[in-house]
Amino acid sequence: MTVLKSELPGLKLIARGKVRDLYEVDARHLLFVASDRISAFDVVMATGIPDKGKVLTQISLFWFDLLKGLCPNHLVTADVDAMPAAVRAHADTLRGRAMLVKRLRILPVEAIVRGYLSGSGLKEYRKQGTVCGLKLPAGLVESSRLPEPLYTPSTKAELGAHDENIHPDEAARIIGPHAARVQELALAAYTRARDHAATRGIIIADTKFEFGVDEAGQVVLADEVLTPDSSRFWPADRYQAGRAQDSFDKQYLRDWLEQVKFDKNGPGIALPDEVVARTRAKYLDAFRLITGRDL
Ligand code: PZK
Repeated sequence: MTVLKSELPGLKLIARGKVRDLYEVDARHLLFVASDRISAFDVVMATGIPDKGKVLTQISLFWFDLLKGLCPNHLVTADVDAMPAAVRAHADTLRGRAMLVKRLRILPVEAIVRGYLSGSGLKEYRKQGTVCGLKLPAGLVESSRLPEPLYTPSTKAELGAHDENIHPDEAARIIGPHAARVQELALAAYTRARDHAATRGIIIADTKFEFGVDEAGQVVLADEVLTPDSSRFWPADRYQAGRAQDSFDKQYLRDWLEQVKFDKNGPGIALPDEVVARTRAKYLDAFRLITGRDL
């Protein structure tokens, strides 16, 4: 069953993102649902990728477990049968793609970590030799590995707008007393995940974390983590500095969209079966490589 848009009567929808949906369960818990929607060039396509939401959820669960000694996270359970009755009522829709999570006070900064130079980081480096105002060595090129992982926070823009890179000092002003802990946890989590992925032939070029604060005042990792939607995954065997890298998951879709002259300012379009199947296969490959398991 492809889940393009979750509809869960009995639960209150509190946010719908481009590809994930968030519901209120009770005062202290939320239900995080990964749909099968896919976006490319910032546009959500009209056709979903079967099992994509399950794959992304299972990847997040893998990382939450790998990182749990390093960094507390918001996961309560992903076992639908252990969730409250109002959630269990939708077990068939939700199995494999939903996480019951602790409600946190989400901090209003994206905690991005970059190990390689790409995207908005590359743009700023070319103009000013910096990323988020942090000076980098001269001579770096597109996709260069950075001397060390860099904490490069950004503001959360309203839906439709683009996030803006900010200096860690500016992030600290926005975040307040928890800022140093956010930076420390983001760098530690990225570094551990990068090292794991490297043993599986995947480069995690960068990733975006969201953190929140719980009732006890602890900084907690939230959202989905280290998925192909929140990160740049590159196949290591074809890595070459000095050029753009193919995306592990979306390259086939992007190439097809370019080929049909997809209007990046228009609505999402329907995808042919072959594009759906090849893209689905890439998500499954990423899952198998990272986790060593089968979905
Ligand atoms: C929370 N988002 C982003 C996610 C969307 C939007 N544990 C939490 N506690 C409180 N709030 C959030 C979380 C988490 N995770 C996350 N917004 C609020 C988001 C999914 C779908 F539309």
